[in-house]
Amino acid sequence: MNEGYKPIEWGAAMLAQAGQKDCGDQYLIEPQPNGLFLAVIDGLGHGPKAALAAQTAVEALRPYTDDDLPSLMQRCHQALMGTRGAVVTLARLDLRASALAWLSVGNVSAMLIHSDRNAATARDHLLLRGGVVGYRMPPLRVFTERLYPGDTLVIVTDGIRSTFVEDIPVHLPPQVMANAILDRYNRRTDDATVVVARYNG
Ligand SMILES: [Mn+2]
Repeated sequence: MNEGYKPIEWGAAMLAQAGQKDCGDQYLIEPQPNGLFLAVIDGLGHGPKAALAAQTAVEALRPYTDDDLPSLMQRCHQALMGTRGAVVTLARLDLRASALAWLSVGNVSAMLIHSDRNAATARDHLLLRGGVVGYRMPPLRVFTERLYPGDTLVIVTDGIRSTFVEDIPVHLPPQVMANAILDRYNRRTDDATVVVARYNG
């Protein structure tokens, strides 16, 4: 860990399906001057073809992570034509605006957990839109959420059992939290990825 105050901290953990060498999930996390860009990609199916689709998406995004999220999703769509396709969630934490922007095509789940643990409804879930990047894109609508210091963004692929939401260890540092969720809730029947980012303000 670096020393000193960091406005955003993050961590990620990933595990290929049992018996597979190639992981069909990929993520990209890029620090930016005024925030952090995150992408989590689940190539359809698993094995080498899923891995190729997910890796293709990462390479399509990497040079352009400053662009707006719909443009980036369209870049993925163009790049993934002729591949298996993938489901993708994109997010950006914007330090100047104290805001989260997020956008999904398909079922990579994302939630924002507010730091006030006394509030029962202190979670926002990204509305997932059906579709497959590379094949069939839904209308792209970016949602935004206000960020408060201590808020934690969690993005998971469907290789993580959905029951993880019942016991999210928000008190842990992001990397430890990502490892803990992966260890406890991965299905082993699919590739599994957990990405965590915490906004410290
Ligand atoms: Mn999957």
